[in-house]
Amino acid sequence: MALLDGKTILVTGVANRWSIASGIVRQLHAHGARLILTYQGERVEDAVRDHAEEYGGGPVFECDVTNDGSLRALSENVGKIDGLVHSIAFVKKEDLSGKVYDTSRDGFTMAMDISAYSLIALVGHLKNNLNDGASIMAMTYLGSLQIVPNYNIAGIAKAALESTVRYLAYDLGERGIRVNAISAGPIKTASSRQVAGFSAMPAKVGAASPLKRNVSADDVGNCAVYLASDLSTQVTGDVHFVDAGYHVMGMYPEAGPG
Ligand code: 0WD
Repeated sequence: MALLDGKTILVTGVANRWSIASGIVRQLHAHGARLILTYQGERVEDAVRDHAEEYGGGPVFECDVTNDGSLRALSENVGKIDGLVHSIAFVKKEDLSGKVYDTSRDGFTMAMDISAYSLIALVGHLKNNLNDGASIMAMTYLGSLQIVPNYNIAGIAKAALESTVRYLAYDLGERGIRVNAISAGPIKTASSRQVAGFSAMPAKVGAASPLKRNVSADDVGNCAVYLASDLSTQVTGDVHFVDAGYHVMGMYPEAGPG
């Protein structure tokens, strides 16, 4: 019997096959989950439908987290779920370089809305769809805790997201529903490439991390399998790092970040 047999998991945030959510879909499917996928808009609908087709043929729904009507329609149509993967973020490109103090009110609000409030909105709308004992997970990044130049308000939004994970873990704990975050190392995707200087980051992690390698979307997917499974029923409110151990380094050898 596969680890995720009998579990239905809703995965947001597939934009294309390089998305972290794509690696998560691959691994959840490989371990027996039934998948429901969502797409943000027409721009990514075909890619998401292709994923659904390739990984089990499950249903696909539109879901724009900035639109309460879209979230309401999702909750009315999706049925019961045992897991929810939040793999969504957006920050204006102009806010992913330069000085944090130059961030506009509008840019900050948009980043916080789509990258952090979206988890609250999703869970609020889907709370009656989630079975007791379900598992919720959100994707975060080290820039929430430490300074990663140019990550800027994306990091501030991730700090809010991680705090949201803890508060939701408390809210939902009485139903045995777990809420965790996965903090992934840098992976080249459409979103991450918007961060100024991103292209040098994976190699720095590869050089400076204890495991001396980069992380892939499928590595994140493997962690998602554990969090979605009954192996992690006593794990909640946590941030789990999938970054080849990079975050534990306090000083780097000569080849390290510079
Ligand atoms: O290095 C990286 N790539 C890391 C990413 C390291 C650590 C964490 N993460 C996080 C991101 O911050 C994000 O939360 O992982 C999550 C997924 O990001 P990704 O896989 O790197 O990027 P991408 O493939 O672009 O997926 C993000 C998706 C959007 O993609 P596009 O490219 O279309 O903007 O977030 C979704 C959308 O599919 N998204 C939305 N979904 C629903 N409603 C919305 C929205 N309003 N806005 C963006």
